Amino acid sequence: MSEERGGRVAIIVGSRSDIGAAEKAAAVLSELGVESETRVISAHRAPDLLARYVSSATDRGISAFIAIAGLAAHLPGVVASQTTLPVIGVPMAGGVSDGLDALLAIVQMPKGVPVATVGVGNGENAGLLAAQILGVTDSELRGRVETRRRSQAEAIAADPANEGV
Ligand code: RP5
Repeated sequence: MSEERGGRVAIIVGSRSDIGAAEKAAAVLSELGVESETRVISAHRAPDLLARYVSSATDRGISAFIAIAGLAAHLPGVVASQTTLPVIGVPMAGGVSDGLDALLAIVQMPKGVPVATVGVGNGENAGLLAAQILGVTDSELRGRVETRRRSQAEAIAADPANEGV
């Protein structure tokens, strides 16, 4: 897990048990040349530390947050309540309905405080979406995202099952 300072994307997990999704997000960002930093801060167990971190990360010039949590999954919403930077929420599997609880908790934000929610456990899409957001003002990064999209389509076209299509 990267804990370097000065990344452009801040990834926060509610528990060390969520770290796999954070690693997927960080890996995609790194592939696209975007530095990230990861912290383990529960919104419920360490609310003061979370507030300090969101405030200092925003002041340091972080461009977007990825917040990853399961169960009651308040972390992305609490982060969004403390910054106007974009917040991407990743619900984690587990709990009484294996991630549906966390998905609904994250996606059902009240008007005025949005969280962009990706699929359950989908750290990769969270990283990609953060890169696309940063790409709005960074044409080189946008180009790398476009190249990745093309490679993805080419790999599917090259699948032997699609010969002749
Ligand atoms: C949430 O509760 C965390 O995001 C994690 O997904 C879940 C379980 O946390 P641990 O009990 O494993 O620390 O707050």
